[in-house]
Amino acid sequence: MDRKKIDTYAKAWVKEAGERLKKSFSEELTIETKSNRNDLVTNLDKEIELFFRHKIAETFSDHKVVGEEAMEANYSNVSGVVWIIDPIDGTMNFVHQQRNFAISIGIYEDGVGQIGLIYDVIHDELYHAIKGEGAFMNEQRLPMLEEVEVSDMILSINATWIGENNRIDPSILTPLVRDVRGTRSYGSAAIELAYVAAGRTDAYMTMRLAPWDFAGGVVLLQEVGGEVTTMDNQPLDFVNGSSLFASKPGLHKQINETYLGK
Ligand code: 2AM
Ligand code: CA
Ligand code: CA
Ligand code: CA
Repeated sequence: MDRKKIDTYAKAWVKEAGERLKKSFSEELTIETKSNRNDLVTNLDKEIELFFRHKIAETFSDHKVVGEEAMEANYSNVSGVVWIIDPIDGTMNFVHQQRNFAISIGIYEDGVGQIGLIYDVIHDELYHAIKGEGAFMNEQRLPMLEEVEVSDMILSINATWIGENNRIDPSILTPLVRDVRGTRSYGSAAIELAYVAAGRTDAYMTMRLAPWDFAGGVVLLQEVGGEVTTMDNQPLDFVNGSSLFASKPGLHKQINETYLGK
């Protein structure tokens, strides 16, 4: 694949889609719910995904697309070039705050992440990475991540996982939350992954993500030496989604041994 060409088109489309999202603030949104009353989807989620689908079909007719809003049952066929797209990551923020949402794209070839793009529209911060060529924020190269102690770290985590929930015993995470310097939750998995890659936070943990939530961020993290696994220290599941633990180098070992019992 011609990665430079694909990257150039992808960046231009992401910027164009971002402009469309900003313009939409002056229009009335159509808001629907999906699996429950807090699982929101708007006409813009669907419109932006269709925008990318049309552009990709027009320009790269042999590429495949996997996106959140198409609701494909699954995609077991990962051969060839696949764009994994989340048109709006952080739809709740988009609806309630008009900020802290992102467009996230991961471009994979035969299952290997080649390009990652995360666009924080309102801050106008475009993170992108090409495998083997580094990660950038608005064309500024992101430095390799350095090791940090748990007591000095900022952990990105949603309060859901510290309260009663059906995915993890909160007593596993409360000692970690107590020992870190601080916690943050931004409400967009893509932004949270980009922040770890940019060194703004030191780790991000969540018990459930879909492939389009992490496909872009994983490529960014690989380029700056970040570690990404499930919470069980296994490879991520790019078909069904999985839990996720992303961190600066060394933190996985410290946290797995001391807190997660791995
Ligand atoms: P979304 O806005 O694209 O739906 C919010 O904490 C983060 O979790 C967002 O990145 C959000 O993505 C994602 N999210 C929301 N519902 C989810 C679900 N059912 N499974 C996985 N991720 C989800
Ligand atoms: Ca959603
Ligand atoms: Ca998402
Ligand atoms: Ca989404």
